[in-house]
Formats: sequence, structure tokens, C-alpha cells
Amino acid sequence: MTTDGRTGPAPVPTGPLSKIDYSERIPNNVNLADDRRLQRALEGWQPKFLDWWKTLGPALPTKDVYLRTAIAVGRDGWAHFDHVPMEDYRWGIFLAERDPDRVVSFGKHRGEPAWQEVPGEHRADLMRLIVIQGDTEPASVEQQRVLGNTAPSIYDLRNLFQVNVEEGRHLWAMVYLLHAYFGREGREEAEQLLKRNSGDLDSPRILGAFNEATTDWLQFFMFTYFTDRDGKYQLGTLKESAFDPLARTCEFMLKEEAHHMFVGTTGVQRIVERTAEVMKEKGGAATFEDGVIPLDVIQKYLNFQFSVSMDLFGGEQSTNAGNYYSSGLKGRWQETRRKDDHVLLEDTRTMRYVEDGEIREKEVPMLSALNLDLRDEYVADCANGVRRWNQALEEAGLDERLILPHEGFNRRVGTYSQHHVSPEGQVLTDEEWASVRDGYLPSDQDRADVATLMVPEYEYGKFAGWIAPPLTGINDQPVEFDYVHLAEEGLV
Ligand code: BYC
Ligand code: FE
Ligand code: FE
Repeated sequence: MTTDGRTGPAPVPTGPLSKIDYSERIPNNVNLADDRRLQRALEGWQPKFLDWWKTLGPALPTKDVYLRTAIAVGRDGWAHFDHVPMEDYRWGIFLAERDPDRVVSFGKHRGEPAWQEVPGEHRADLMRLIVIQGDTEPASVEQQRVLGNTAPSIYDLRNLFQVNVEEGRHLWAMVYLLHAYFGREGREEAEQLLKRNSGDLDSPRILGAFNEATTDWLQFFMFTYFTDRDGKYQLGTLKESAFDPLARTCEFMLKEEAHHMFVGTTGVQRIVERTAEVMKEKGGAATFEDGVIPLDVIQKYLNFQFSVSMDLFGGEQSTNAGNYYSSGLKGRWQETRRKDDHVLLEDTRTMRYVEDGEIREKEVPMLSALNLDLRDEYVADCANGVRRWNQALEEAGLDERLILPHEGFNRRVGTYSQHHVSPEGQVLTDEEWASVRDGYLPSDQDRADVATLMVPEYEYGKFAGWIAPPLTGINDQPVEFDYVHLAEEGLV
């Protein structure tokens, strides 16, 4: 039952803005009812998704959560907020509005009308991109499964669940494309998206960062800051795709994504603020005994999550990326705003690499280095958050600062993967690395120490001692609002 005694999902208002049909079993704005075969196939997948959500979704039992649901895909008023039992969340299929005049903006098909169907020659590559994208979404839900048990506040718990249900919807977004455009093979891939699982030894998730455990809330906030931001940039390139349904799908996903990064930016900021406060009081370093996370441990978590997220961009030089671009499958960040020929056959750029124990630069064809092009945009964006967090230290009158590690630090993918590079950009020998590693990356002891602080605070308006409260609540509600009703009364 919901707060006001109703049973079942909260009604979602429909108005002139709304194009999303909530009377259907699968809410959608793609006229699913007109395509019975597709509708039946997706309705066949739906119970498997719900099973997966029950088994590998959020572990903490709740009655309902104050969640936002998409009600329209337009610029304004797309979200509706209400208390909803999480299993009744209306996961659905929402694509941004179609522009009938849209043309391909890059590659060899530049200027041709955007594709409404999948061209046979690009079928395998497009399916691969969609499967990789789709694989990350449920992976993150699995990674964050038990965090609810140690939430620092009801406000943060609600944000966790909001991120979780939306990552679930992002899975729906990719499954829709697989079912609608890739036939039997697509349906098989959709099944596999629920069968691979994060960290599973036999059938892990596809990309490295999505098999790492999200051990605690510090890591969760670093994840939503750094790893969801990879999502933002990858979706930004797929939004440029010549395959119009993919472009429109990603455009709408990006709207949801903004909140995930807000959770990361403000989450880390609030932790830094609290630590800075204690440092100021003490006139020296804060330790776990003070009940907060020491700044050097925050830095180590930052180093870790940044470097594993950098790996998600693939190799600096990639023929895959060049081919995707030339074929029109995957563009660059803000492709249409770039002032060049959008074909890039003649262009070059510099890239850094390690040679003779030092970092050098070389000139490479632009088309071969598009993963790097995207990664550079990402790094510049990541630096903004670090600046913001440092402001909190500055405002507390402290000299200590957080840094964004060097691009070569702790890399498993690409040109740096054969080398050790310090966060400051020093190339290290194997022995040097072994002796300094625990100063740069969270050790088991660090994680265990952070874990001791992770005790749940479920009282409305209260916050665990290691994190500052946010300035404002969600959707103009007060910070102490009852964002989540837990299942057992005794817990509250
Ligand atoms: N782990 O040619 P290369 C999100 C493989 S996050 C394991 O450089 P490419 C979200 C690669 O597959 C966004 N393997 O790779 C965030 C290739 O294998 P094959 C997710 C890796 O293709 C938070 C080989 O190494 N979306 O949405 O240029 C919460 C050679 O590599 C990794 C996408 O990623 C790795 N890290 O680039 C929820 C968009 N990196 O073909 C959600 C779709 C590379 O030799 N994906 N490999 O067997 C792509 O565009 C590309 O596949 C990649 C890799 C950018 C991932
Ligand atoms: Fe997502
Ligand atoms: Fe996300």
C-alpha cells in the first residue's frame, strides 16, 4: 500500500504534454500497441526483468519510495514525483521526439537521411554497441544491491533507489532496440543481459568497471560521479548515431543521467565538507577515530574510480572506434557543434604514450584516436567536480587539495596498461609501484575502516556523522521529508 492507503502503483497524471501511454502494461511512447508481435515479445521479457529485479535489485525491503517517473519526453515537465512501491515502478520505453528532417551528421553517410531501420552491413556492430551499453545498466544495479543496508540517511537512500530504477529503465531502453530491430538474435541478447551478472566468475558483465564491487557509500558516490559520467559521454556519442531510434533513445536517457551525476558530485562534496570541518576543528589530519573519512582515503577512492572509469573508453587507438565513426554508428561528443569536415580522413592529433621510462607524445590519425578524443572531453568534465570539492577545502581554510590522477595511472586498458604511472604522471618501475601502491589505491584496511563508519541512519532528517546534510531536498521537499518508507516499522 502507498502512504495514503491506495494499493498498487501511484497513478501518473496525463496531460497535454504527455505522449507516454501509461494505460499499457509496458508504458511507452512508441505505439507499442500497434505492433502486437513486438508487444508480446517484450511482455514475455517483462516478468524475467521483474524476477531479476527481485533477486538482484535493491536488497533492503521497502514499502515505497518517493520516485520520479517520466511522463513526457519534451523539454519541460517530463517528471512526476510520488511515493511508489519500487516493484511497481513503471519501467517503460521512452524515446525523444523524432525529427523527421534529421540527417546523418558525420562519416561517409553524412548528409543522408537518418536511418529508421538497421542497414544489414552495420547490423553486427550496432548490436554490439547496444549490447555493451545495455550490459552496464543492470550491472550497476547489481553492484549497488546491498548499499541500502548502510544508507547514511533516508534522503541518500531515496537517491540510491532513484538511480537504481532508472538504470533498470535504461536496460529497458536497450532491450526495446534489441527486440524491435534485431529479430531473434536481438531477443537472445536481451535474455543474456539478465544472465550475465556483475562479478560472476562464469558469466561476468562485459566491461571491467562493472565487475568491481561497490563496497560502500564513498565508492557509490565516486561511481555515480566518475562511472555514470562515462555513461553520459558514451550516450552522448550514441545520441549522434545515424540509427535514429538509438539516437532518440540515448537522448532521453541523458535527461535521466543528469540526476545520477548530481548524486555523485554532491555526495562526494558532502563527505569532503564533513572531513574538512573536522580537520579545521582539530587543526590537523582527520582520522577514522574522529568518525569521518580521512582526506587521503577519499583521494585513494577517487584515484581508483577515476582510473577504472578511464578504462571504459577502450584503447586510445582503436580501429573499432574509427570504423564506428566512418560508418555513422557512433559520433563524437557534440558532433554537430564541431567545426571540421566531420569525416576526419585528413586529420591528426597528438597522443601520449610511455617509451624508455618516460611519457612522450606522438602524432596519430584522428580517426584512429576517437576513444581518446571522447576521453579527453570526459577528463575535462571530471576536473570540474574536483575543483568544486577543493573549494570546500578552501572555504574551510585548509591547504590540502584533492587531485585528478594522471591519465596513465592504474590503467588496465590501452597504451598505459603495460606500465605503472603515479597519479602525478611519473613512470614507475614494478618495484617502485609495489612499494607505493597502497598509498595510491584503497587497501583492504582502508575499505575495512570505511566499512566501520557505514552504519545506517534511517531517522528522517538525520545524517551519518561522516557526511554533511544536503542544502535542499528533492523536488522542493524538505531534507527531513519521508522519502522512503521501510518495510519493517521497527526499522524507522
Ligand atoms: N573492459 O578497440 P578497443 C554507462 C575490449 S557506462 C573490457 O579499444 P572499442 C553506465 C573491446 O571490447 C557507458 N574489455 O575498444 C554507467 C575490444 O574487444 P574486441 C557504457 C574492454 O570498441 C554507470 C578490445 O578490448 N557504454 O552507461 O573502441 C551506471 C579492444 O578495445 C574494455 C559504452 O561503453 C573494458 N573497459 O571501445 C550505469 C558504449 N575496453 O572487439 C551505466 C558502447 C575495451 O577486440 N561501447 N575492451 O573483442 C563502446 O563504444 C566500446 O565498445 C568501448 C570500447 C568504448 C567500450
Ligand atoms: Fe544508465
Ligand atoms: Fe546512470
